[in-house]
Amino acid sequence: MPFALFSHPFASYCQKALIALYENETPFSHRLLDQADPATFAEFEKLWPLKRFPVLLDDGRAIAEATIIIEHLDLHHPGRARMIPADPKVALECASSTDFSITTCIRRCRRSSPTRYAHPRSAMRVAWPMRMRRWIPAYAWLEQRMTGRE
Ligand SMILES: N[C@@H](CCC(=O)N[C@@H](CS)C(=O)NCC(=O)O)C(=O)O
Repeated sequence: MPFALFSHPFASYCQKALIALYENETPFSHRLLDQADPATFAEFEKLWPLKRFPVLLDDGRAIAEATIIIEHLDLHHPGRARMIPADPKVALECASSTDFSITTCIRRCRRSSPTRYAHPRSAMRVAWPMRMRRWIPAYAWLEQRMTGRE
């Protein structure tokens, strides 16, 4: 299998790259970055000294940065679903929506998980309703923007 993705399931940037792989049913091996697996971490660190994930290994070549991974796949291994629209104006809007939905919604809602903030001593118990006041309208905004689109 030529592709391997170094990632962690709770990392929003990794989810972003995963969407591109799943959308085109691109086969890849998942290299889970787990502290219980120092060998995978050591391999990952050699590939990308900044140690930020995800990193895609394409036939031995390391591609870092979620957006670059998506653009790399679209350019070098285009699938049924194109990730970057051909029209640069639409591509710009797409980039803006991607940033909003992936790095904002997924991350914030994950961090705002009620179980995480349920501890009686957690200061975040106060922050939870405040965060929801921001993120529920954000989802509504996205829903409206996506109506009638794929
Ligand atoms: N600009 C990078 C950011 C990636 C990033 O910050 N990933 C987080 C996980 S979601 C990470 O590696 N955190 C560990 C660290 O910053 O040391 C991208 O778009 O892929």
